[in-house]
Amino acid sequence: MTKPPGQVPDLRDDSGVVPTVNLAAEAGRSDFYARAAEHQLAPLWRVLHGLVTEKPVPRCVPAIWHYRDVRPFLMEACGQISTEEAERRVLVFENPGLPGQSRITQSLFGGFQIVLPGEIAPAHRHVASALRFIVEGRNAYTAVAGEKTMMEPGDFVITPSMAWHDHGNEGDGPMVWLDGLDMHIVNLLGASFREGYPGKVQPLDRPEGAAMAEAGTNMLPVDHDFGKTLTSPIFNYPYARTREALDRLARFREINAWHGHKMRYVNPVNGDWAMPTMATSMQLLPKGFATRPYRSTDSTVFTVVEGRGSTTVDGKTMEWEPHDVFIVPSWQQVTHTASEDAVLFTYSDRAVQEKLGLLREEQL
Ligand code: GTQ
Repeated sequence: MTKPPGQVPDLRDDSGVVPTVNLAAEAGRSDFYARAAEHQLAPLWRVLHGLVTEKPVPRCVPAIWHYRDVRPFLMEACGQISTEEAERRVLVFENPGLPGQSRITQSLFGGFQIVLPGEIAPAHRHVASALRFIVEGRNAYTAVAGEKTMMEPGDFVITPSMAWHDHGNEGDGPMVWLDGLDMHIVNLLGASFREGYPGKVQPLDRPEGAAMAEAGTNMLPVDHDFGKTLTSPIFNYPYARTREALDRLARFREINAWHGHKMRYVNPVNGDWAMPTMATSMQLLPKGFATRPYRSTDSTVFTVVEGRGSTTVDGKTMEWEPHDVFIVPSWQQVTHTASEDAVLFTYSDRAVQEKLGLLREEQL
């Protein structure tokens, strides 16, 4: 925004916006401001344009974490603290624009969790929903609401709000996954609760595969009440099926110029996103494909499942390879280029923005 004449930057708020008030007159108002402040009152006109911005002013910045840099710290964390002591042994991705706030974007949390062979992350539950996107390892499970699922690289696994969950590694190598949580949205609204389970693990009262049998084949049992929950009853969307869907799509369907072949994870009960707050998708960018510029109001977390390429956000280019995590902030123009067949998983707060009628996007 251009600075109107006769004003000085001491009124500039942290978004860089200058209010319209007349500077010469401001000096004469200082006594009024001081007396108002004693009554917890503040003048809107000094901050209005920073509060109600002309366009999104994302606090998060484009950023990338390369797995080759992060993995050694995860391994080192295992020597520093046990899962037992940590409850969840997670290294949090701190967006450089939001340091010290455990935010990967303005609204979302992201971190890599590591569970070693034989370890158990004890059962607890909370209002915040979690997604897990498996990065490395095999033969580890998560148990959610009485049912266990084994996790493999590329699987998208859901922990719904207030569902008991514990994780365990029964394999012989470390298990690493990306955690995405919506606790910042829950906390913004003052709606957070959390409780520990009385035992280390919850009892399993459903056989493995029950959720998939009930909801994972485009059919639903006629006599099952899925209740009021907004979260998909499928809590593991296995990569083998996702990858096959993308492949089949790519064989006959014209590629989307802005997204490549991109599919969203859906809740089969209501057709909406798989989770009520976090929108999740997977996209295939064939080797040599370059997307046209796109922007949307949902700051988005990407992780690379397969392939190599680069992403340019408002002129800044990030080169990526498998298991890297990177951020595209709200309303910044993005293009992707794949130098090999590439598969990218994403999550964002789009599911919230759509429900509130806030989402905007532009295909350029
Ligand atoms: O696995 O339950 O990264 O509660 C942060 C909070 C993981 C979990 C996180 C959590 C969890």
